[in-house]
Amino acid sequence: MLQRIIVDCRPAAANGLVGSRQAATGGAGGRVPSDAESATLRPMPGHSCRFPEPSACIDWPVVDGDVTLWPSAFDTVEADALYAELMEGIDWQTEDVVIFGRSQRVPRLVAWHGERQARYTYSGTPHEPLPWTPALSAVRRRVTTLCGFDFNSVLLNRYRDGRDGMGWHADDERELGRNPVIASVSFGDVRRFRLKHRRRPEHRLDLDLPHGSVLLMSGSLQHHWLHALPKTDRPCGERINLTWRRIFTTSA
Ligand SMILES: O=C(O)CCC(=O)C(=O)O
Ligand SMILES: [Mn+2]
Repeated sequence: MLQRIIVDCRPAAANGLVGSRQAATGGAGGRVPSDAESATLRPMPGHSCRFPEPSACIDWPVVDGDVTLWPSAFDTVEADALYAELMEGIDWQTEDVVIFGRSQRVPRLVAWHGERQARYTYSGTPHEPLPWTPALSAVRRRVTTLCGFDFNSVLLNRYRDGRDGMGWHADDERELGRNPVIASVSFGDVRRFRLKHRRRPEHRLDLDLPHGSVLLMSGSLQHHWLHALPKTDRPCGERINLTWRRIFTTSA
């Protein structure tokens, strides 16, 4: 399926992209291009695809939901520091899940942090949140600024290498509300994140999530799409992913 993107309002010379109306006319920016002006993501000759502005984002016009990517929500220096702090400062846990009566180890390390009332059941187990750490509070502030949504909890996943991953699922638990809004932050090695429509197999989206990126899944996406982080034979290093969520309880 042909994917188009909508780039934000910076001139091409600044972001290394061509294709938007403003790039073509040398516009100085100041507004977001309309859908009709959406552009193809490709680097200008001699440029790599870099997004120096944290606010630069790409909206994928998918059916039945919304997907937005901020490829450089954190610059390399910030992302490196946060990655190191999370590696050291989080009490990473192994976790077991019962599938068809058999207990299996989940192929990744996990942690659950958030506000006190944000209790969450995933992989069949209820989880009490641990408090915010300075690194988590810093990430939360940036994610809130970019996404304009107030998250009260975060699920952390640590993929030690390509043998760690996450199977097809939707983040559609009852405590996430009717249309869950999920902001997914990636630090560390790039891994491929896959989305597929539940009933329309021609609708798929594969995204290589960069170090320091934020991916927002919203609207009705969790009702109609599944997502996964497949295991890979490609040699790869560690990756940390934080999925920010709002848990609705009677007191949240
Ligand atoms: O690691 C990722 O990119 C995906 C994580 C995810 O889907 C989840 O935590 O529910
Ligand atoms: Mn998920």
